[in-house]
Amino acid sequence: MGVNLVYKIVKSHLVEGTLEPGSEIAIRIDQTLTQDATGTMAYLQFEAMGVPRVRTELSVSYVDHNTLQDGFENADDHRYLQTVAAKHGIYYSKAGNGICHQVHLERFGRPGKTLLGSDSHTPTGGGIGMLAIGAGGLDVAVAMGGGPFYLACPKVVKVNLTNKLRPWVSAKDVILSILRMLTTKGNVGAVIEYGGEGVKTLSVPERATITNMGAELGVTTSVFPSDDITRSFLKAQKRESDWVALSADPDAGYDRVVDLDLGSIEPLVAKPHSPDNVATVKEVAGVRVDQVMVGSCTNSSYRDLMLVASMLKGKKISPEVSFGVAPGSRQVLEMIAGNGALSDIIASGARILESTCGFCIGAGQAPKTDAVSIRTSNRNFEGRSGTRSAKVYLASPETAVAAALTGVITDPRDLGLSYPGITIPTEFRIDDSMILPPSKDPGSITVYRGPNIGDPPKGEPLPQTIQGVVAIKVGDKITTDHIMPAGPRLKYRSNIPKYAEFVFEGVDPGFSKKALENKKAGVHNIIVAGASYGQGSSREHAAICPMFLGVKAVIAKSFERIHAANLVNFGILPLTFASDADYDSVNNGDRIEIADVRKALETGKTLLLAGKTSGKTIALKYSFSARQRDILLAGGMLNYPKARTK
Ligand code: MIC
Ligand code: SF4
Repeated sequence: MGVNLVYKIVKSHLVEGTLEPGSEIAIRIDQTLTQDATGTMAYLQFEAMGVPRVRTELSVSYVDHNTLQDGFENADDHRYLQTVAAKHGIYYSKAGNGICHQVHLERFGRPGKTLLGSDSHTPTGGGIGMLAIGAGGLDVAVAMGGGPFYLACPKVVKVNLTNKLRPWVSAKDVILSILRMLTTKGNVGAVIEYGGEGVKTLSVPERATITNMGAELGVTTSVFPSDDITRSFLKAQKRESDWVALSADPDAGYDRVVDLDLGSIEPLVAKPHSPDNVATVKEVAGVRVDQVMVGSCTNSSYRDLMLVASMLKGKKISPEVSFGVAPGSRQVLEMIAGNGALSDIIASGARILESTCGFCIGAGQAPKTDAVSIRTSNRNFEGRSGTRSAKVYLASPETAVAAALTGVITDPRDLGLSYPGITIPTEFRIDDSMILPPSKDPGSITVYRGPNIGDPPKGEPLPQTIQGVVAIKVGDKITTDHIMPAGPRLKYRSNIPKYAEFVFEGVDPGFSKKALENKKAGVHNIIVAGASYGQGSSREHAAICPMFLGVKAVIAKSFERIHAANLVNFGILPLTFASDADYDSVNNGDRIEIADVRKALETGKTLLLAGKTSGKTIALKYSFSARQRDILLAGGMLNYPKARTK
């Protein structure tokens, strides 16, 4: 049997392990990316490793998440990032140059290469044929130091695309229809490979929209083949020499094949509060809209913004709507400014926002109380917009503009406009002056550390017996936004003791104080959760801050990949119930004991949770590689130098 595309890239980068789905493998990482919100920790950890210069082919540090600078913290962090990059061989993309995934696709992504990014939407690079994976900052720091990346060897799911999209239906509708099919749960450990005749009908930015939101499925990553369309895109970015052809063998095998007829897809939305809560636009048409936001790493390419401009040309948006547009990169902004499209957007009544994440992460543009907000971004978790009562719908740029024009959710096909077919330019405007190359004289660089920067805390070796209390019990689909809120709290990303004050802020505002008191009294804290715990972002702060508060274990029905890895990296045990029904026998505030933890991990024995309050004993499962076990016993990767570099 032939080899699929995913295994071709994995094989050519394999450093340890064998290609058996589920078993731990290690791959060599060619490129890394970080962004400011996860980057400060990643570089502090990298510095702690004592490696003078990155050992990757390319490492880039982007500033895109928190550019509000309401106080000194962000600006100080940016300066730290700039100087640490210059010193250690890392390219630095300045604030204002664009969103990491968009800029990386435009200027650095290379088919067939591996990319590890400290951001869950790193799989955007799959649109250009990269094996691009999101991970915690510590894993990225290790990769920068030359260490491999460990992951479970994936199952490969082929999505076989046939036919082509109809007018007014676009890439966002494709990924929403896949989310409707596969949902956000149960896809951990899989990689999606796109194939079939439909692939050649999609441009690189459209492919990138699709792989970007694979993150919401919970898959490890998603990949498109690299073909003539990829070549033309790279040529237009003056990087044709970076192109290689890549595809699966014709007789390649897959663990599962899903067929998707592009011609059958309708305009779709994801209703509040989950990206898989998908409905057709027709089903929700007529809902009054208060805010429309176009942008984010999902839908802010030149193609998307030109589409928006064409739809808005000569029209005014509804007086009831606040409409914001954030171009994904400086390149996109300059190009639409140069060809007049930006004027059409401005004239319609839009508010032009900086080329950053901004509204997507709740850094500004919080909607009004109870608002309906239509956004082209990728996550509509409750409260993420900055307004807990807001109802966020995710949609394509086509559907977003239709709502901005009419003031209600509207199927764009009902506007009576002719569909503006947007072609990808044969030449993009290239100006890399906001990407600063590393210093040629690193010895002359002094790394700047503002008062907001603190050392990453180290964990303590795993205790023999966990004796403590269920400090919080939560339900299914708890996201990292629930655990570690972003928005106005983002500026504390480099200051763990401060940021830890906000753990579970929106779920139980008293959690942090209570947990810290327990820790001081020598009582271990336990988190109990339902299915898909840790969905969403790669932010390792959702593990570091609980570690700082004395959390020793999370017991859940199931975990999402990146978060489970982050818990291990910071010495917190991710455990699952042997039977999901046991979730009901553990309650918030229960005193519990898990005895002989170290011994059990060393021998592979089942762990038993003895409920001191409930009187019940239940079995707990775990599945750790020998490497993960040693990291956990040591109290996290920072206590386990062997795991760091090779
Ligand atoms: C997100 O979309 O949630 C973020 C903010 O980009 C995160 C990273 C972070 O929390 O810094 C992600 O997706 O990994
Ligand atoms: Fe930024 Fe939003 Fe993309 Fe995260 S999902 S990288 S916050 S634009």
